[in-house]
Amino acid sequence: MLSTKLSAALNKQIQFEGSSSQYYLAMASWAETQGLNGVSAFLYTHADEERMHMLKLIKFVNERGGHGIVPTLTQPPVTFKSVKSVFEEVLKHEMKVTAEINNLVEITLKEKDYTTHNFLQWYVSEQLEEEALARKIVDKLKLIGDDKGGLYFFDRDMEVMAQGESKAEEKTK
Ligand code: OFO
Repeated sequence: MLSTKLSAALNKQIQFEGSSSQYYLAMASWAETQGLNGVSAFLYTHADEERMHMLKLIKFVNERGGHGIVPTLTQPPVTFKSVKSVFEEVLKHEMKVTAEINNLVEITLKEKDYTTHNFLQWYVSEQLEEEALARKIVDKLKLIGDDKGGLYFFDRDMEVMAQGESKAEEKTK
């Protein structure tokens, strides 16, 4: 059975994953309107992944005798300055999520809830991957700078990456 404190903290994380999904969905939609099909495909998949992270938490909370609360939708930004700024935001956001996950892990240790501790390890490794990927993308974009041709190839690379991500996501379902 989850403690009240942990249940509230996990519900906060549910909200966080839900808003990450909305945030990336807004980025995907913006990128699509800019003709950046690869970038948008990648971000649409990323938004789906965040929804899956939220769902996984809801189910876990319920399984442990708590109640996973479906969060309210808040409107994310509509437009973005550039592709580079989008991925800088993604990286910043993922770093924030990592900090939240670490905070949750700390609570499980304090409360000696080893089941939840074990469950959260999946999120710990996921964050490591997501942060590394976002960092790699930001670095690429820094190299490209204002080169339009470079951005064209970047968008194509992102399309390929999006296909790989969605296959990987299928496997984790
Ligand atoms: Fe759910 O990992 Fe990104 O935010």
